[in-house]
Amino acid sequence: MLHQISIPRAIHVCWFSLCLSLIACISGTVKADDEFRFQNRVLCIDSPWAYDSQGKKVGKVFAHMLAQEGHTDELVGATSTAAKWVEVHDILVKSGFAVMEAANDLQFSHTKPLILSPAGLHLMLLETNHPLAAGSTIPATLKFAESETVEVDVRVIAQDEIPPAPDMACAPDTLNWLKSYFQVAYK
Ligand SMILES: [Cu+2]
Repeated sequence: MLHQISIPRAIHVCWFSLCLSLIACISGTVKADDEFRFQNRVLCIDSPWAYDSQGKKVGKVFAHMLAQEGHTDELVGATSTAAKWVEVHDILVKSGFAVMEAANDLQFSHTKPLILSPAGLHLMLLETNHPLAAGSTIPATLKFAESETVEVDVRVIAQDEIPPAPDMACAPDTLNWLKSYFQVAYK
């Protein structure tokens, strides 16, 4: 009796899933947003993350940003309820020393990602309300020239953990996207 009910239902569910997959293929939609990826009509923000701040009252947030096809955008600022204020910094080498400076010109397009990574650009969280602890998430609000303001969850990882790889759902060129990621993330 149970089988007579469950088998047709199973077929029904399979058929429905198949239809959804076909619609997704035909319309070119990407997979649904997960917790750590955001996209709208202008841009795609992939895998924001930060290292455990080890008790310090500062933190750095990293992420990958791409514009959707036919768009360009620019990161113009950020805030977080986890910190008193947030600056966008770059790491430059001056007289043999690596120094952090406020960064400008944070434009990105569909083929030119904006990559925030430990080797360079980052969101600098200053005077955090609490140390960033591995396994937790913190909120960040990103402001753009074109797109509306975007709120993302930033996942905090341990210092010896491998940074999350971008899921590349918005990347037009997977190989170059991966190449640029590994070049900067593991310097
Ligand atoms: Cu900094």
